[in-house]
Amino acid sequence: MEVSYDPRIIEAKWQKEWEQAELFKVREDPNRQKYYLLEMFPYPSGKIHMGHVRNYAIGDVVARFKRMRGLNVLHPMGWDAFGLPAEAAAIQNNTHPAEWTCRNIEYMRSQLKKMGLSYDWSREIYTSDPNYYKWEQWLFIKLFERGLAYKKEAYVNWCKTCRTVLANEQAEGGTCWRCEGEVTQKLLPQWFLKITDYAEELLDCLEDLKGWPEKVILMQRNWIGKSRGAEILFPLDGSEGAIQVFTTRQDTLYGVTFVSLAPEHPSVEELVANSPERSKAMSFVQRIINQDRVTRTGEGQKKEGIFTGAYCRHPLTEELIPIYVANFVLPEYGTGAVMAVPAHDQRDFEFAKEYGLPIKVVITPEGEELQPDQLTQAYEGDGTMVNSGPFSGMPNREGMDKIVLKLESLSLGKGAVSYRLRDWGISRQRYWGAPIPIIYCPSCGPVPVPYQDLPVVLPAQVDLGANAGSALPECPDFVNTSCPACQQPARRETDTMDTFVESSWYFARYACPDYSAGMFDAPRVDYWLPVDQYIGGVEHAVMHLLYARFFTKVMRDLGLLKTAEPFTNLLTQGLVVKDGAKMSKSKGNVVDPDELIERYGADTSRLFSLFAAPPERDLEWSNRGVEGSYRFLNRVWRLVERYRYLFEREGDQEALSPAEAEDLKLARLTHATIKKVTEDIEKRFHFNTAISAIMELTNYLGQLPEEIEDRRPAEAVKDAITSMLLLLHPFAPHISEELWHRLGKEGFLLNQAWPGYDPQLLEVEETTLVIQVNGKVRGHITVSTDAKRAEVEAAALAQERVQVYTRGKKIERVIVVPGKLVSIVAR
Ligand code: ANZ
Ligand code: ZN
Repeated sequence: MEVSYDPRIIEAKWQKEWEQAELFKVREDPNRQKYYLLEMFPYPSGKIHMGHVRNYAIGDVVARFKRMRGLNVLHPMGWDAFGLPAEAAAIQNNTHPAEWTCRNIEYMRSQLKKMGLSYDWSREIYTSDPNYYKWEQWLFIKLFERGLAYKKEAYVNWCKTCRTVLANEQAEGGTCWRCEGEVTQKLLPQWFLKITDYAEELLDCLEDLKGWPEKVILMQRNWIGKSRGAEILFPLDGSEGAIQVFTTRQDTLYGVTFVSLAPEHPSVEELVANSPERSKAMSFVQRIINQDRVTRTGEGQKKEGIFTGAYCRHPLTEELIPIYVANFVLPEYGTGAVMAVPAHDQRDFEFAKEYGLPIKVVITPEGEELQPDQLTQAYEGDGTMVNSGPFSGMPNREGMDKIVLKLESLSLGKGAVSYRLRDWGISRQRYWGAPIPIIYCPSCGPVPVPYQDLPVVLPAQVDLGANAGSALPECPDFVNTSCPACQQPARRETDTMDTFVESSWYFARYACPDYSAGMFDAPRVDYWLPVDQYIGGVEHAVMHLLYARFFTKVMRDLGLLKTAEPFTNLLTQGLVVKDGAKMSKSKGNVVDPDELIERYGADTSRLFSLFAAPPERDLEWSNRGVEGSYRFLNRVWRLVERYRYLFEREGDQEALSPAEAEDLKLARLTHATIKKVTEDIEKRFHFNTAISAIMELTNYLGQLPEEIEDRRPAEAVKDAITSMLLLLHPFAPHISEELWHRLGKEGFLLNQAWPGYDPQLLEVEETTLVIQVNGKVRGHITVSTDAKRAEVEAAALAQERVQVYTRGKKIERVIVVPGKLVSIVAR
């Protein structure tokens, strides 16, 4: 009986079968080669979006493919469950963040299940689970004990009206998201993780990440931002001490005309103390400090500053150098102080022009002389040193080393390296996060919660609406405790951890999500790690990936992991765009995956997102593309139905080698398709070209005669159809599974071996033909045996000697005798 394709029926049916058979459940097996495939876990925002569909469809192709290739594949899924939106939604809808999150997880899990993704759901984790964050708190204490977690004062966004700390995304444009009041910067004690201790290793190891996109490596390199240069002392005039600057251009030392300090520099207050303009200076300093960082460091931001009234001395010439405070000098980079060289640094140039400060040229480009008063911008390139005392005439690169040597001999400077990378501030003054496991005791100071008392559970009973800030400090049962060391009344830390902390180690926990005797079960985690292939959005190129790399190194140093890098290969997929813009709620151009799946089924949704573009590129949404994928699957269905009788015939059981098959051309196409699909998936993730190869095979099969009587071509057709279903399985798992079983085959496709191909079949056979023009032999031509008549004709006519003999004549007839002759009649 002929049945038509109905994804609604078959998709639900197979999802149930797979689940009942625990098809995706995986166990450690030291005798088998493992493959750990991971997609970045989602934030449970409520519903999956097309970006998720794309990400997980890509991952599922690889997971199913590797499994059919015989590998022991770990493919887990979980939820990045803490975070601000849950709190905002809770306040808005009067629910509890836990409830909101839980409901979203339920729904999104059901959506992922409807996509037919091959996850081992028995390993599911959600990060707001005390059994999960217990180990994060445990690790935090380990870091604290090693000095890798510490507390220091740092600036946070502060809303005066709401009297609360705001996350950066709540303080955009310098106004509070809640009351739209002004956001200022406030110094508050914050917890930091010492990622800077690992800066050098994080940088060095980038070179070994051969399976990462070049652009991500570059972004990480820039983020770490290693600069080589010098630290130089400028002794203060008339008082003790010196200003220490960091420069990468010590060759320009003789061109210094002032020194600029960050407004936050610790010496500022003292330096302005005796200035008649003291109060004016301090109010400038305060104004800049209060500015939000994004505005302050913006590209086109005006260079602003103020004179402190104090001077220092040039370390080599002993000239008097005025000290300024400038908005563009950052407190956390280098030493927070800059030796300003307006002739050779653009920022200093603009500053000098603004405040009428002198400009002194000390580097000249080859064969040119620079006049300070004619400069319209700084000259930042290399050249010869001039006006530089004993160093004049030297190439500036050489001068760099010489100047460092000179400064070292005077104890006024030394070679130095600076990193742009800052320690990671993890304190969040929010409720919905993992509590930082510290207790403050009036006599013992900060004391870590004893290991046996973990986890510090987030209290469930809180009043979120009462206060604009975190609900935790308002929760006496949580805050009030006793000191683990001296039993005196003490207070719990009420900051929670940045959610990037949870995502810095989740990939390792999937190896043993149920383990309760420690953070990781060594044999299991050693078996699975590192992740062989990680897939996710490029928006995580810097922070998440860098933090996860940092945590991996820390966990290695604690003896918890053997691996130094978490992700061997990385694929960053492009965006899903519609009408030229990224799909987003705010742009109103979203396509709801629910509707798509409801209408066309999961297989079409998957196929479309894999076929429309290679993974790294942006995917342009197209209704026609979706329709096209759906039509293709319908064609596949009808094709298999049409030839089903071949599989039901008796006596055809024994396999014929395709090489023997009569229809060599079909056998060749089948094997060429296997080769192409295999390589496109394995080497390049070019799923779109893999799918089009499958389409070509389907089209070819579609135009074969209806009835196939001969045993031999029947075998070639059967082989082609079987292979096609196997190849299609990673892309469209439900329809392929259904058709497989409709052909009377046993077992799940996922448990079948990926088809191999016969390389001999792919060697193209060639024959050589004689070319005659008007009866005379004028050349030879070599073509493949299955070349079409028109191709042979065109190739013969295109030959140079043939052109010579037919020039100016009209081609009247071309006769092709296969395997022998091309005869051209020209008059
Ligand atoms: C003098 C100089 C002369 C500089 C010159 C540059 C060109 P990178 O390469 O990014 O590391 N700098 C140092 N500390 C700073 C801070 N805290 N905030 C803002 N700028 C700072 O940049 C190093 C250069 O940035 C340093 O070299 C310093 O300016 C400036 F022709 O020193 B230079
Ligand atoms: Zn105490």
